Amino acid sequence: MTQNLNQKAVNTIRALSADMVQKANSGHPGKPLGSAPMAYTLWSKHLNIDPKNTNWMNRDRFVLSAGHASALIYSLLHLFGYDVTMDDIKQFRQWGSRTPGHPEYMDTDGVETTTGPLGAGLSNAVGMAMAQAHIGAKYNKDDLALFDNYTYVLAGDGCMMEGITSEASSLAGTLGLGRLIILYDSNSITIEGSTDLAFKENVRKRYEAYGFETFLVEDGNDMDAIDKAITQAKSNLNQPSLIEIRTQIGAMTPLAGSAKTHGAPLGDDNIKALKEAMGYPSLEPFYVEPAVYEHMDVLLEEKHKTYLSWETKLEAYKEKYPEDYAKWVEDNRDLTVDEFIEDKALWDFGDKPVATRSLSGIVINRLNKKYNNMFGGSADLAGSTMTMMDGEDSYSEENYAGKNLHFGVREHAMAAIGNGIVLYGGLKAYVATFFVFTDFLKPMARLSSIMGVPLTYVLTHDSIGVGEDGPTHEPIEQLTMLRAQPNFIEFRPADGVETMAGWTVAMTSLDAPVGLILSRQNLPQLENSSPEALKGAYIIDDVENPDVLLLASGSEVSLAIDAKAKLAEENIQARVISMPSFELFERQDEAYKEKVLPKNLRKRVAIEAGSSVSWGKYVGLDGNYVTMDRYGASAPGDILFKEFGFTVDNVVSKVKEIL
Ligand SMILES: Cc1ncc(C[n+]2csc(CCOP(=O)(O)OP(=O)(O)O)c2C)c(N)n1
Ligand SMILES: [Mg+2]
Repeated sequence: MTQNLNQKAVNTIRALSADMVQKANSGHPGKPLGSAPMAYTLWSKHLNIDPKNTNWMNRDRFVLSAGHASALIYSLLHLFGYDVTMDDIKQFRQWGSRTPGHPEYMDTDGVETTTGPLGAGLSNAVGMAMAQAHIGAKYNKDDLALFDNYTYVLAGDGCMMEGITSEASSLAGTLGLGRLIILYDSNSITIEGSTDLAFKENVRKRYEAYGFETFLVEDGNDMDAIDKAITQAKSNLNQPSLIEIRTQIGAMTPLAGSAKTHGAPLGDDNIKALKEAMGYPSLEPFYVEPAVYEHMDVLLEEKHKTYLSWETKLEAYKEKYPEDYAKWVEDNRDLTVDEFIEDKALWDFGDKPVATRSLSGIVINRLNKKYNNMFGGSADLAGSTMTMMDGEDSYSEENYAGKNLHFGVREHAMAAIGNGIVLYGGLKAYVATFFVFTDFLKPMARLSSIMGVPLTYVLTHDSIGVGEDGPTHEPIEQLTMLRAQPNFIEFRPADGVETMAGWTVAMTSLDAPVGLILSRQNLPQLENSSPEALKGAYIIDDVENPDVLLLASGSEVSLAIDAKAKLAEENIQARVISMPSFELFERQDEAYKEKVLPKNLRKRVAIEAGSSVSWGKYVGLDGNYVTMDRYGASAPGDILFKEFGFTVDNVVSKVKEIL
């Protein structure tokens, strides 16, 4: 049987994927087998990438939203010359390998984002496409378009079922993101069997309703038809595209079409049958025909040329538009803490009581004057979260240069899109909503932390201070939740200076997301607040020989300071510690921790309008709490603070209980 090299390459992807799962005795072979032809067609004929320059800003992005099909992307990366060796392929899913169970950003050369939680990748891709459109609008010139890459997604039935996908796609359609192209591997199978069990909707009609152009390829093995559909999708720059491609899960094996191939090794007999059906030249596991590697070399040479021609464009751009070029370089610079500390004007907030959400709004506008690449917005709460950049346009289909983002009421997709924007590069991105709705975006914040994506979350209305809206809108356990999340920098400032400290962390973070947790109600400007807040906790009001430590964050710091004064009247000496961020405090050295929280000082009271759960490790067995361990209520905020014990008298009596 003579086969053309493209078919041989597809067969190789299928064989490698099946072998990987078999050797690991773990993984998902079904989807790689079904989607190999579409993936290979995309990568070989369309994807502008250069494995020699994997960080090339204008590379096309490929996102495997169906992350369980990781064997597929590792096979592709290996064949397409990335730093994924045959040894890596053989170490699939093993301890310390570069080929983990699901594609993980930073673990594997060429993996653009961590996927696995279905729908996350597709939503990241919407963010990447938004970022490309924005940067393109800002920097492209009629004669020199530096940023015009496409963003491609490979998604499955599971992605299509998840709600986040609807949120993100609806926004993508609204924004007319023409350079976003989704390949939908439609095999009508998920883990439990036929999609008919739970999913009979017409996905293409749904996407048409979102504003996508849609295509159907009836035969997932028909690479010409797939190629044609991608070509057409690329030519429509006014609408994003969804290409539904019908495939068979576990294609070319005796189990083709069966959910059994979804998430279990095929077994030696079925792999033998697969290789025979494909006319594969060897039954040896991990065999790759030399002609396939040679064919890939030719393809990669072409792709490298595309990169080189971009580099030539960049050189021309530098010459012709030096100011824009300098701006772009500045956009991509890592900012330093010092440059924030040294700019005194950033830290001046006067002495009137102001809500930290409003202070954050002031900071955002100061930062936007200073830095060219702020890009953010909220899930329909800009006025409440104070996240608008004054004088800047809204980002829209008509104006991608706009910096104020409108996510609509879509918190879950907002966070995933924010991750995608940061992953694209060159932008300081923030997303915003009420703190209580952190619950609606948590899975994507978790991925920010896993990936180390420095996305800023502006989370306002942070306690019972919300007041009249009542318990549905009053966060209680959300701080505990975020503190439990490794590599998430939660930061709950007490006043203007601490709010600026929080933003300093956010603007300089390179490998962790930052959540700014901000009050709805006014808070006093504290006399001794300082950039020491950058350390996560610091002594804000001290005494010579403290009898007790008062630990507080955000709106409760001033209460702790007032209680300290009252205690002094009764000859009880209290040290007040402002603790905006557990995560940052834990990163300090032991000497600093000991200075702030001496181990032998065991009389400690935590004061925070949130759950007590996360405070145990600092409060210990000899301490006490003034916290919120029930849901709130609907009433004016000041009444709620009083009713729930956030008063000087109650703090004093809680101190006396333990002395
Ligand atoms: C948010 C989320 N929920 C559940 C899962 C577990 N899971 C992994 S794959 C899968 C089914 C996916 O079906 P489909 O996308 O059609 O993939 P195929 O079976 O075709 O390979 C599920 C439920 C997950 N990875 N993410
Ligand atoms: Mg499926």
